[in-house]
Amino acid sequence: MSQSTPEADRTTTVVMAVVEGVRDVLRSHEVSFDEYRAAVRYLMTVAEAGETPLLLDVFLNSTIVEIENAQAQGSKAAIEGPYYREGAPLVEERIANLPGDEQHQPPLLVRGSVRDTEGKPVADAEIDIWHSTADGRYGGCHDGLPLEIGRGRLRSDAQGRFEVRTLKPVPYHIPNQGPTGELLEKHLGQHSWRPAHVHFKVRKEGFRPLTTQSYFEGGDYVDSDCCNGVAPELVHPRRTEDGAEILQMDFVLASALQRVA
Ligand code: MBD
Ligand code: FE
Repeated sequence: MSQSTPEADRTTTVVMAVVEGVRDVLRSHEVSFDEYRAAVRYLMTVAEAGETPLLLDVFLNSTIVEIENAQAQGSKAAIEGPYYREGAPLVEERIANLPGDEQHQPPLLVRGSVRDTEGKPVADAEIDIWHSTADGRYGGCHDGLPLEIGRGRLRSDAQGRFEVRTLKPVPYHIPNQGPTGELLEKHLGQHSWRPAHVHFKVRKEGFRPLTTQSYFEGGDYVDSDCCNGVAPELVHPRRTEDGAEILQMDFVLASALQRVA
């Protein structure tokens, strides 16, 4: 018997709405049994390749972000993507990168602040940062690459500030040998690139967790991200200081209780 808890009701409502939405598409496009079978086979290959999170994030994560951004004040959220991992090491100064990557990627100084919606500094916030290697892999996700490559956790100081050195990421080619890339490139006629990006997750008790990304102004694919994840607020102007490029990230965290009316 199904239980009538708010969660169970919500699950029923959303799942049945998804099913009805898909049924409408099948009817209006008169999808055949062979086409339906091909779709079932396709989804099996996605699961076998371990690409279920990738496929869903490519098409749907940006919509969840739209919903979240409409609900909360504070900095704009962005898609998380499939490669966030808990437990990155705390770093004081420098994020570990692959030896040799300095030859392909210039240094990047990431610095900024965490504040509340009144402008008061938020001390001791946890800032997770992650980005890919020069050849487009994420630490802890691909080919046994150690977790700490391109990843670290920082804490904001008493004034809400933080700073860390790393290497500037390059545009990212999502795995295109598998079924997700095949769908994008072969069947939908799109490319499967993301602009160079740095991911952030900022957390502090009492505040709504913020997951976001930054992109670099004028970079390749900023205008054609295959994951539809770019918004103007997330694109940062290029600034250099003493030869290093600076990425200035000033986060505003919404209270955990706050909702836009
Ligand atoms: C990524 O690195 C990413 O950030 C997203 C959203 C999807 C696939 C790969
Ligand atoms: Fe990414």
